[in-house]
Amino acid sequence: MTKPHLLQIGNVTERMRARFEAEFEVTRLFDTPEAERAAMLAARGSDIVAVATDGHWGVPPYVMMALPNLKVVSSYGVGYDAIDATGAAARGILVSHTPDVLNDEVADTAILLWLAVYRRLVPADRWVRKGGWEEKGAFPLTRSVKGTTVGVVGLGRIGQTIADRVQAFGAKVTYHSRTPKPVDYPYFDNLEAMAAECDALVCITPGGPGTRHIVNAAVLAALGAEGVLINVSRGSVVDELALVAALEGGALGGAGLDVFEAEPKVPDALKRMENVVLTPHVGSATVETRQAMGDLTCDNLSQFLKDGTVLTPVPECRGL
Ligand code: A2R
Repeated sequence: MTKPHLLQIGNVTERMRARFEAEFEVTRLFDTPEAERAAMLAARGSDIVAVATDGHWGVPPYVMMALPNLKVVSSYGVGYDAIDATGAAARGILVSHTPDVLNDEVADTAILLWLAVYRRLVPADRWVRKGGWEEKGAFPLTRSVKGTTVGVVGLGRIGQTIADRVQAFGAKVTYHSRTPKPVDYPYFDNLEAMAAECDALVCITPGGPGTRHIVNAAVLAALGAEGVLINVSRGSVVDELALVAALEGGALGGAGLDVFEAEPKVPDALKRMENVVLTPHVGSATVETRQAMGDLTCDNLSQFLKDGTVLTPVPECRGL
């Protein structure tokens, strides 16, 4: 029996590759040189019923258009702003992602950055390595997170997990999202107003046009000269030029950033700042969590082959 055809966008682990190949005839987009991909898809696109991709590559519009018989897109990662899910749903294409399995890891990354900025972990490490401790003595005192107020921007699955951890450190939680949630934390429908009441903001909304630059110059100014911004969502959520300006001018105290507007490019100005901690989009990047995400990506495709549904559809496709 011939197997259904799957287009793989991006790289996958050996474990995922084995599962794809057990169930599908696999075409890897990146095996074809970029200049020849459109022609390859024109020749083979009508055979393809499934796409496996990730949150970074998504499904480029030229690929979506070249697959007239596409039925399912399984994406590795919770954020799917690189996929036109509304357009896919209109064509009856199911899009799935990998929510929940990464909540703890991304929340840990947020806490890691938050503590690292307050306690100046990276400069302290450098102090030891470069001989500062022996030559100059004790490292300057840092700031405590205990008793501070943290504003969670986007109290969803990951945001709630971050809030639980923040409380364990003796800090208070407030939150901003489009709609209030059934929780006891103070809710702000206005992000700038919340920033004015917070010591730190942690961004964990989805990316995409709805959240582009919601953390702007006014929000950063409201957060203030002692304020700290943590971003583990998408680079597009923060106006990066405004962030650099606020940090350079001393209008903002510090930042912990895992995501950037033009990844993997990071502004040189940020790299020079001692009050900024930078990580290369590693929010969910542990062996354990990436395996769970990979398994769910594959499980969604297996489920689709079984009965035409997926386990974890994106909200836009829940009615299909
Ligand atoms: O839409 P609401 O009221 O339920 O709030 C959601 C919030 N959110 C926003 N908040 C403010 N302004 C917006 N324009 C806006 N759009 C959405 O973000 C909700 O509280 C939260 C998202 O939660 P979940 O859908 O449960 O997402 P999850 O699994 O926590 O992941 C969040 C993002 C991913 O999309 C990736 O970009 C990143 O974390 O890894």
